Amino acid sequence: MSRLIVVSNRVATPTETKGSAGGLAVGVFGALKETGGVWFGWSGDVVSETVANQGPKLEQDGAVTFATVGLSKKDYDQYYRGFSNAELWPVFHYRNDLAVYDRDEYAGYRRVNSWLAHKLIKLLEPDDILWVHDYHLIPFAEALRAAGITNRIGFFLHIPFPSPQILLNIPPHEELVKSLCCYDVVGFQTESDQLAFHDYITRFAHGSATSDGHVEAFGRKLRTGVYRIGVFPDEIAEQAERGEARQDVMDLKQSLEGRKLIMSVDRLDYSKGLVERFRAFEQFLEKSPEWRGNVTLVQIAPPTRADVETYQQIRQNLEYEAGRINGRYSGLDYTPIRYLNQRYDRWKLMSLFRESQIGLVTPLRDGMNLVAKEYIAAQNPADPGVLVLSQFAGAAGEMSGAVMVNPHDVVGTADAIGRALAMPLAERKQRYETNMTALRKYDLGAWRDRFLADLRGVKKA
Ligand code: ADQ
Repeated sequence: MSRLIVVSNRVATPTETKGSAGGLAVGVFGALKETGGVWFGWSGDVVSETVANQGPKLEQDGAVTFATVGLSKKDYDQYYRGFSNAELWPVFHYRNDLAVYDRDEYAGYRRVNSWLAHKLIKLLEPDDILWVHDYHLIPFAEALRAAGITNRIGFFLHIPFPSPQILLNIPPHEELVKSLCCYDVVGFQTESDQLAFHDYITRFAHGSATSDGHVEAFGRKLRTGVYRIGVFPDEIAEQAERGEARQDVMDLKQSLEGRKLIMSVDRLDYSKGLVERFRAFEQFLEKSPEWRGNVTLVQIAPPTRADVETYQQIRQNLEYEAGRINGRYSGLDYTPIRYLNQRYDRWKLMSLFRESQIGLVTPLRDGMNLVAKEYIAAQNPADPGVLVLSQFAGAAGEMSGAVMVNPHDVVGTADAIGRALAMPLAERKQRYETNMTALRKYDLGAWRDRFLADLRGVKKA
């Protein structure tokens, strides 16, 4: 079978793929191990231009080569911090109000994609298949094609694809969609994302798109598909169960003194609906005096992209909201919101999920949201907690056993918290089973294997 080349903005280290990283890294590494291949991308380091031009650095782990490059300060600013995270990320999450478009940053984004593509070319063999991940790398295949590469190249978008009216806000929208059409397979998280792409193709790119994913536009033919990313549920259940007896988890349990626990875990990002969530919890305490002192929300949110201005603002807002709500409802021995800005080991998060009565996952917009799936997988089947989930997470399409909320409706979310806390065991079990059936059907292995089977099925250009 032909070798697999995975290209992503960040590359997991060989040690991370052994389990400390998220399931995604483990899943992708599993596919690489099967055929042998290369995982190529940015090392995460900002280095001098001279050092950047020396790469890629190669590390071997069995049949898998980890190939990483550093980015110069200018490339980091324009490609990563700038166009990727201050323009594409907000607009793709329907937050045009937070987007900042800068022509130089866009030029840098394309330049870095082309530079990365040329670094990879030296490692490519004629029969390799390439799997490129996410919004940082939309023009990657176009750069390879321009250099005469005819290998099969697939792309998976981890975040939502916005409807055309939203996408039009990005000045070079047409160039971006044209770049996507240089791939052989373009994968989306949900049907809505795929439809939004097809909609753009037919209405704004003079192209055609069939319901089974055959697209023709800009003189290219490609396939699109829906590949719902998942988790490995059994592995998570095992981690959660094993962690239950460990000291840190016991300590937390003891400190709750019998109070109910609501768990939320997100990267600190405005798309995750954290401010609205805090306000919904405040609303719940306001409406339900009997619960004051009896339920704690633990919000774990490690900062990300801290050098993008909108991320500094969301952090300040959240600290203010947590302080205000805690000021209002704390007692001498009670803090309603425990807000922690750290990363935790996976087993610890999974065990905390298992200890809790509610998983509160309320993004304003999310490609999929793996935390929602991890929460379900971590539950004790004999006494499962309830997932309260935003209708705007991609995961809402499968997790029909969740209590669904519109995160903009603070009162509705507060009501859902009350309902989940009071839910009888039989209903909790039934909802858990419904969610677990979907988790098993769309697990991480199925996501990976279906995408790669479709890519391998494409005839070489
Ligand atoms: P993210 O926006 O990062 O991913 P998500 O899908 O929830 O969102 O994945 C986050 C991962 O990080 C989870 O595995 C979670 O357990 C872990 N994590 C979060 N906080 C942590 C902490 N404090 N300590 C340790 N681990 C933590 C993007 C898209 C999503 C899409 C995924 C995968 O935005 O919509 O689901 O990619 O495609």
